[in-house]
Amino acid sequence: LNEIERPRGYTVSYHFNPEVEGHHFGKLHPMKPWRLTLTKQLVMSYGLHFAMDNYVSLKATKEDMAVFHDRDYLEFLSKITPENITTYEVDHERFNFGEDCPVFDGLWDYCSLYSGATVDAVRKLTNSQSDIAINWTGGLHHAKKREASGFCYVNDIVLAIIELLRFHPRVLYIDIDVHHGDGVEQAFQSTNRVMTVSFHKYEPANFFPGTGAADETGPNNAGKHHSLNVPLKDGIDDDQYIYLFDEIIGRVIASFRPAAIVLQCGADSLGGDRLGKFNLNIRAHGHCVEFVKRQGLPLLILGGGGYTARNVARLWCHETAVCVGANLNDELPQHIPYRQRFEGAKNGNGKMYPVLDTGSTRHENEHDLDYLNSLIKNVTETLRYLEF
Ligand code: V1P
Ligand code: CA
Ligand code: ZN
Repeated sequence: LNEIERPRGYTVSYHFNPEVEGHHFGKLHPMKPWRLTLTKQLVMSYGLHFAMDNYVSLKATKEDMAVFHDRDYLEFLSKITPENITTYEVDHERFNFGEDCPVFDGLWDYCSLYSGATVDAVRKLTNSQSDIAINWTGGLHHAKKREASGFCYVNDIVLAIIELLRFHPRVLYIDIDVHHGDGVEQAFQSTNRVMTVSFHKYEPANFFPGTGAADETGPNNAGKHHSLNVPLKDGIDDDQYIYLFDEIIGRVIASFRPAAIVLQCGADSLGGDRLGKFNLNIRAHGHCVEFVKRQGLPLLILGGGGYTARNVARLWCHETAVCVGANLNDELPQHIPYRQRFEGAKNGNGKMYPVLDTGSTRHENEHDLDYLNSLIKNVTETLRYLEF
């Protein structure tokens, strides 16, 4: 385990508070904070923690959250419990709580914990104690100023970007969760200091949240041309995704010249995800992390969606390894807690899939090269409007 050498020249910090894993959205709800325990266990089984600075993060305060969220929304969020829900029926509806965003025991703690880890992580970047800061418990991109949405209550990503803007002139946000990063896009729709780029499945009315068309590039103000959307269909594969990502993000970085990057690494874009519709393997997803890391800019790495727990853990463990510059053995470590949880990932021969495969091609691939090139062309044309 000790053989992983600390890469010279840059520091990776890992931000986690184990209290987060004890929270439950409800038995039938797809979001399982327990996947974060599995991730942490796998990271430690490979000894990756020896190659990082590890922090048990503090909870975010209401003040931390109020840099983006409305006070009355935060008041509600901090006081609502399953017991007093009927007292606050109007607010419950007004703030969009319900099936996707249920009120559960410890909700406020859960929100403070994942947001606190993001706030800690971004502060390590801005005070130069870290070059790549990781919080797999964050990345909750749908939350709005005064509204919960899509399993997200506090938008920790927006909190992080606001903090980065205190130190950096321009921040690039990249979102590879299978869903559109609508909350982050909306929060910065009126500034040219943040460019948001989301890759997602797009099928209005049939796939949440239904926004993120290619021509949705920002309203007619300073933020015009600073929201980029890459709407995808079912079944995109590794080579296609890598091609799109490199072409698009390469051009965005050359034109926008960010001083810092936030990468939301939602694991629901993997094949075999319970909610997602893509066919990606860990290799392609991890390639995006590698590509962004290579830019050598302060980098905040966040989680997000991901509903097939063993794949979430494998993915984020691999991406932690990418950050520290380690190559993981293709066999899972022998002594790993919850080992049986990974053993569901067998191929037709009853053998475990190698670590970088999810082994799923269950969605028919609806993309061809013409479609991919039309997406690249669309982004290129939007970027031509950027002037500095
Ligand atoms: O589709 C919907 C809404 C509910 N309908 C009326 C439309 N909601 C989705 C929400 C997906 C949220 C993704 C979050 C993230 O981007 C970031 C953490 O990954 C939804 C789905 C679905 N299949 O898309 N909610 C649920 N499934 C759900 C199922 C069971 C219980 C509760 C929610
Ligand atoms: Ca996305
Ligand atoms: Zn998602």
